[in-house]
Amino acid sequence: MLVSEAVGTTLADLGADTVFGVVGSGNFHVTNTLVARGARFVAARHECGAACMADGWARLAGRPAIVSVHQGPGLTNSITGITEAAKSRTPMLVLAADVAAAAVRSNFRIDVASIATAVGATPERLHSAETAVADVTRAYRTAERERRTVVLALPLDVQAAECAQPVLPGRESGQIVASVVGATAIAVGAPQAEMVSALAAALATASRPVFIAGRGARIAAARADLERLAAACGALLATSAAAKGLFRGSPWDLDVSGGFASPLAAELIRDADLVVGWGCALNMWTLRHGRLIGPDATVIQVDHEASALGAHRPVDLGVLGDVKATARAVTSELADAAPGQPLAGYRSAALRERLASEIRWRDVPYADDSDGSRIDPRTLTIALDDLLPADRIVAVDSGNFMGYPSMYLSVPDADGFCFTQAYQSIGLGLASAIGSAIARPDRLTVAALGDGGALMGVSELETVVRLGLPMIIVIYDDEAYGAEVHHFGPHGHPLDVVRFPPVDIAAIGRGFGCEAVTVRRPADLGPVRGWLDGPRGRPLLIDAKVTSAHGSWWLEEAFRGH
Ligand SMILES: Cc1ncc(C[n+]2csc(CCOP(=O)(O)OP(=O)(O)O)c2C)c(N)n1
Ligand SMILES: [Mg+2]
Repeated sequence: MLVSEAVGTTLADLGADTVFGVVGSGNFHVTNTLVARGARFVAARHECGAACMADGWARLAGRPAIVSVHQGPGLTNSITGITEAAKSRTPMLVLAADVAAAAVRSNFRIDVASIATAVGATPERLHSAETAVADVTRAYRTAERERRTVVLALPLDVQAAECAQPVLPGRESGQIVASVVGATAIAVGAPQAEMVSALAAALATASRPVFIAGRGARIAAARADLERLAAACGALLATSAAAKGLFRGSPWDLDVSGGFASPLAAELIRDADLVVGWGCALNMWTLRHGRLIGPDATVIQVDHEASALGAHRPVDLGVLGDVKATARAVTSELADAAPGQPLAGYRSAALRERLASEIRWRDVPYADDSDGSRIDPRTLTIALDDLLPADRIVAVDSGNFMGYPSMYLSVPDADGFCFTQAYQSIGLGLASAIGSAIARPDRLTVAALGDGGALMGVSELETVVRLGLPMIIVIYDDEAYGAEVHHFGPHGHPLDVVRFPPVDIAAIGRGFGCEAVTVRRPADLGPVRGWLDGPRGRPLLIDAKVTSAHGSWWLEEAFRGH
């Protein structure tokens, strides 16, 4: 068997069932082997799109996504998407064809390991025909178990060599019980008893505790355990943007903490006397550069990685432990210490009522600046929130506009929000939305983009159409790099370099095969209802010509921090 076939076979055996990529000669065989072994191949139109689709897919599928790229430019094209995935700790394996070690004059020669390392990914390599199966297994396991984005270089000469048929230990029994590297079962870290006691004591004495759950809590599926503990100590529940939706439906849900927070959420978090971050970095975005933490508040952080504790800001107590296990241990400790009634903490009937009517951004009054030729992005988004089915995924690109879809479109749970902002690149949102839509075909995926990001990633519109994904693509079209306009405009700088003439993005969408509508007033949204009621055979692109007199609230907030 050829090594390229052994690699594809091994990956299929390990569970790789979905592959995103752009195929050239160097990754042709390995990709086709995966397909022959039952994997679905999703052809992207640009390798950055492939990486972002894989990223969006893996965030929802919860297992490593596979990306397959040609040597040289295939890999370099994918680097921005790989960087986002690596910074987000997305489990992802990039099969990166590479020239033979001896091909020192090849056009395609680049230093794959250095590029991977430089962007925070983990470099791996097929070292030889003899080690190929162990190499690919190690790479996959690293992606899966350590939640790393791994770039596996596949040298062409090694791929073309013969090797023995791969046999994974345990396959004979019909199930993979162990691999050639690593253990099958990995123990979940329980927190130290003293730490559990200290956290329980802090919660027992807090008058206004707030939990902020992050990506780690989402990945640990810790909602129920955190809610139980919060109920016992009267804590309010917030999330980082990456975990938005985790507490949806709870009457104590404050939604997102940080720059996106609604005025009431920000007020309540700022007044907390104890903030506990659960699997949450507590970075400057989640805490508004620290300004969301009151001067006398105690800050506690729980994380299963020691390096995360106190990494972004000092904490009074850092608890090393699995989020779920820690929440459970603290709940029983609290029950032992204070049996009977749950503590009131921050919770009261009056606050519950206030939360019900004020916590959402869409309930905050605003002066609508729609003028008939352009629609206020808040008005647009509230109208869409009313129109679109609740069972949705909102995937957001980067830019001034991004607070509107993030905070004015509700999501049903944490799987309903795909937020690829770890690298803060524009142009990734459409492709990550495609990955989300493939992972969750049961939901309507809404890609929310700025005109700048949309035109940067536009080639993947063809992918949406080709795959027949019933997606809605909303473009907040201010005919500018709005974030830059609002950044520099107030200081009187010339803005010609960040402004553009009007583009008929609806016509571009139709050219790709989308249904499309240009929206300047709420009344223009009629075709959206028609599309929702129809067979949704083609994606719907909404080119919303939005007002842009002011920067969005979160952008102004972010500038205040710098
Ligand atoms: C790849 C990349 N290039 C440039 C930037 C700098 N940048 C940040 S926001 C932005 C403007 C985005 O414009 P658009 O998508 O139209 O959204 P808007 O800000 O107008 O709402 C730019 C250029 C970036 N973040 N990423
Ligand atoms: Mg714009």
